[in-house]
Amino acid sequence: MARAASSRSAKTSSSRGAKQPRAAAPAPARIPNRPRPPEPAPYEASREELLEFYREMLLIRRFEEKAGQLYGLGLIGGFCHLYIGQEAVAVGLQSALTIGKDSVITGYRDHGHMLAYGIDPKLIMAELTGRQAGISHGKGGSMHMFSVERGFYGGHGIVGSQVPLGAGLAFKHKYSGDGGVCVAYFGDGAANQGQVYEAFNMAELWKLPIIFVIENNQYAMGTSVNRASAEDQLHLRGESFRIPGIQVDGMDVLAVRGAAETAVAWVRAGKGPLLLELKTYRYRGHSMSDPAKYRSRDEVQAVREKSDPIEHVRKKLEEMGVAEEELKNLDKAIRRIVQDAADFAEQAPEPDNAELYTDVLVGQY
Ligand SMILES: Cc1ncc(C[n+]2csc(CCOP(=O)(O)OP(=O)(O)O)c2C)c(N)n1
Ligand SMILES: [Mg+2]
Repeated sequence: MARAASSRSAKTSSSRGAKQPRAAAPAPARIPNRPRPPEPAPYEASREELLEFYREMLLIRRFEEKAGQLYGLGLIGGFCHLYIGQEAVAVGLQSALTIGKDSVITGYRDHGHMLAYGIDPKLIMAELTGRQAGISHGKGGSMHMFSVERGFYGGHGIVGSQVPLGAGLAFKHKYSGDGGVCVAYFGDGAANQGQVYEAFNMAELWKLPIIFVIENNQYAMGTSVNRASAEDQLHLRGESFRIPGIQVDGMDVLAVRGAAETAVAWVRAGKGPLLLELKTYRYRGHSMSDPAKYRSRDEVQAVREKSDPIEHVRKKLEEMGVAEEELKNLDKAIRRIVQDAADFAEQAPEPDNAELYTDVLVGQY
């Protein structure tokens, strides 16, 4: 210790007279950016596949319209956030997943993601109306729905909380070696939360099998993305964590499914997390109690007319030779399913008082 100190002082005294500038220390080598997946191509769907995408998107739309009506009638209490306009996102992405193997987690705008994962509309509607037969036994409501056997982990009311939870699900996939991937959805507003970036950092360090999906519907409650985000190109938000990002047209189910193919293959192969930004739009207010004074009717109407995801596919189906009659019958059948779900929910009993303390904790204490 003493010797080191004296040799340092000797060096200082000899260089003092010469006034030589100190040589700069060599810069540490930068960790190279990791490879990126190829640019996704639009998915080439067969007639049957495209019909199935259409059916699933229409089911979400009609279901949400009915949920809006039931809310207006006072049959749904609390908050209710509709997914109308965003249908192509959940359908395009989740159609590329394996139910039961992969996991999905999202925020409170969750009805569409559940329907896209094949969960019975009756169980979802019964949950919205607070009935015992609901998927969370009527005690979770619109924002808190789960299906553990299908790998659907909610349904979370705290903005952004699903992102670190999703990293946890991805960690479980990796740790157990079950080959699954996690899709964690969050909004443009949630993308400004600190916990999102802590999750990005750990997910990249541990190369977790997770696809972070930003559903950029342009608004966080009444605040537009440009007013709230210094960097509004949200697909770039993972770059400083070396997570590659891809921007996708979220109003085109074939573009979404194409991006999902690329993302799932990349992440499942153990290449680490990926970020997708889906550019989309919500037609309704933030929730059923939103007067939507922050945007004009014309703005909403223009998107409906030019970019509606369901209309887009309907036109493609017609080009493929699907008869208008077949599409009408499909719509009829879907309206029937949704009406049955609403009738089921209205007639189902509310949870018994004895259920007040069940399903709160995993075990009995
Ligand atoms: C931690 C937290 N902060 C604030 C809120 C209130 N809040 C509910 S939704 C929301 C906006 C989120 O917008 P975005 O992430 O874009 O999702 P979108 O509603 O558009 O799907 C806010 C601020 C909340 N629920 N949790
Ligand atoms: Mg938003």
